[in-house]
Amino acid sequence: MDLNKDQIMMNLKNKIDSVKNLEDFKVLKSEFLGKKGQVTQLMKNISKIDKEKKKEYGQKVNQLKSEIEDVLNSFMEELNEKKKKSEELKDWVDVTVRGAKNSYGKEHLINKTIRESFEIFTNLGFTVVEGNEIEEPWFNFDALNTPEWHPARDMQDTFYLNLEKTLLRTHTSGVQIRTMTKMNPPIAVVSSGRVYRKDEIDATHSAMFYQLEGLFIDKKVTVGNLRKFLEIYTKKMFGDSLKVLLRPSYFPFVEPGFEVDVSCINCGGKGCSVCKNTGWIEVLGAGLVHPNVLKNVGFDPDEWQGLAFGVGVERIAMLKYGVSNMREFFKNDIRFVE
Ligand code: FA5
Repeated sequence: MDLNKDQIMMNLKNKIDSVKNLEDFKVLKSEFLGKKGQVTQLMKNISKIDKEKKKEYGQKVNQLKSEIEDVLNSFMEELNEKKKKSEELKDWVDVTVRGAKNSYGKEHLINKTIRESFEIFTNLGFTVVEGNEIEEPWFNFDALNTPEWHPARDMQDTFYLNLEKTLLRTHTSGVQIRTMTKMNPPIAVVSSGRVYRKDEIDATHSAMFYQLEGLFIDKKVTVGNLRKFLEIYTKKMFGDSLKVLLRPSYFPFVEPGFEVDVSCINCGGKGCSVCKNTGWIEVLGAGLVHPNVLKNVGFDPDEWQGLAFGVGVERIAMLKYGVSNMREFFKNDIRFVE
């Protein structure tokens, strides 16, 4: 019986070169050592060997078997080592690479303007209160001396929800009512947030914008007090050279009422495109709280008076930071915020 050990070993080594993974290895191992493998076949052939050569033949096959096992085992070790290395490489982290740069957020100009305004008023003794962005008509209109038939209501009557039981508030003045129904006078509060209107959109008008409301209730409150508060506020915001103009105007919830202009920051009051050549820019509405409003919340107008104002936050931010179109505030362009 032919047992060409060298040829078998050579054959094994040639085949090993093309083994790439564990699957290939298993196939190769069974080809040599498996039940139908070459070594098993040689063992089975022992029956055909002459009696006196059986022992020698058996020893040769066993030796071949153990040499094949040695080659396969050491190859298996190599294979495992390679696998381990490639796994290690997958998780390898280059600790010398420079870290990713952290980018920091910026405070939006609207938030900054509100924060700065709150700082000015809290230093004057005002407290910051929260309002309702979704408001009931009574707080937004009726209690503010603006009943359903009132023409002033038409101008803002919009964005109703919930079968007209609620609406997106059209101004922050509802906070006045919410505050007066919760607190007893004297009162000094400010509040800010979004308001919604059906206004035509242009450089200084948006359907959603921010207001900042102020309410001050005490004994013997006058227009002089109102003027002083607004002067302090606008001068702290824009500097001492700024002039403040109170123009008589009408709001149902104040008497007397004013629209308040500041001298144009852009041209110093000479007239330019920003102020539409008037020299003035309207920034807020204000007045002394109407006696009917005080009565609606159960305050005696003979004992208590009040002043209130509603600032357009975007208008203040535009003037302070030189923004020519208020749409910039809502475009969400990070370059603008930065
Ligand atoms: C009011 O909303 C009153 N509630 C203000 C008030 C409060 C008066 C307390 C009296 C007492 P008015 O509609 O004028 O008023 O708005 C106030 C300010 O909001 C305006 O001066 C302006 O700066 C700003 N504003 C008004 N409409 C818009 C708009 N569509 N887009 C951006 N800003 C606006």
